[in-house]
Amino acid sequence: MIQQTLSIIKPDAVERNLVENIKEIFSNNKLKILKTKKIQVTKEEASDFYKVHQTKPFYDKLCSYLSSGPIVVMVLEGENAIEENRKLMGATDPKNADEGTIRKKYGISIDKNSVHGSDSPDNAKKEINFFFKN
Ligand code: IDP
Ligand code: MG
Repeated sequence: MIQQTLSIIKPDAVERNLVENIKEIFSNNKLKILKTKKIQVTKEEASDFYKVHQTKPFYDKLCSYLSSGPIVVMVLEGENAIEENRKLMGATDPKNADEGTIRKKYGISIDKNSVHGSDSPDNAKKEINFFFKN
């Protein structure tokens, strides 16, 4: 099934000039970049985006981090795009990520793990709409 998913290149990766490297990984793996923009979100916007995590102990830090510098948000499209993107990203903690994944290659820590990707069709729809309202 052709799906769309939201991908974010987080501040740590933008800061290290990894945007083109990461985009190339998507393109080389049949995920088409339909939309892309570089923005910086406020802490309030980050808190809204990550509100599913509001009860977690790391929530405040996570929201401060996402709003700490420029990010690149993208809509990716392809066959099983949601799952394919999650596979390319690798495990949340780069220490546990498989060889060849984005987080293994570029992630610094569980906080600075370089990328975000939607985890379900429902969340993909919500997250795309969050950043790309028409
Ligand atoms: P995901 O990004 O792989 O989907 P989630 O569980 O949705 O992982 O968590 C969202 C983000 O919150 C992660 O990418 C990571 O940066 C951060 N995070 C998740 N778990 C922890 C933790 O135990 N400590 C610190 N940060 C965490
Ligand atoms: Mg998640």
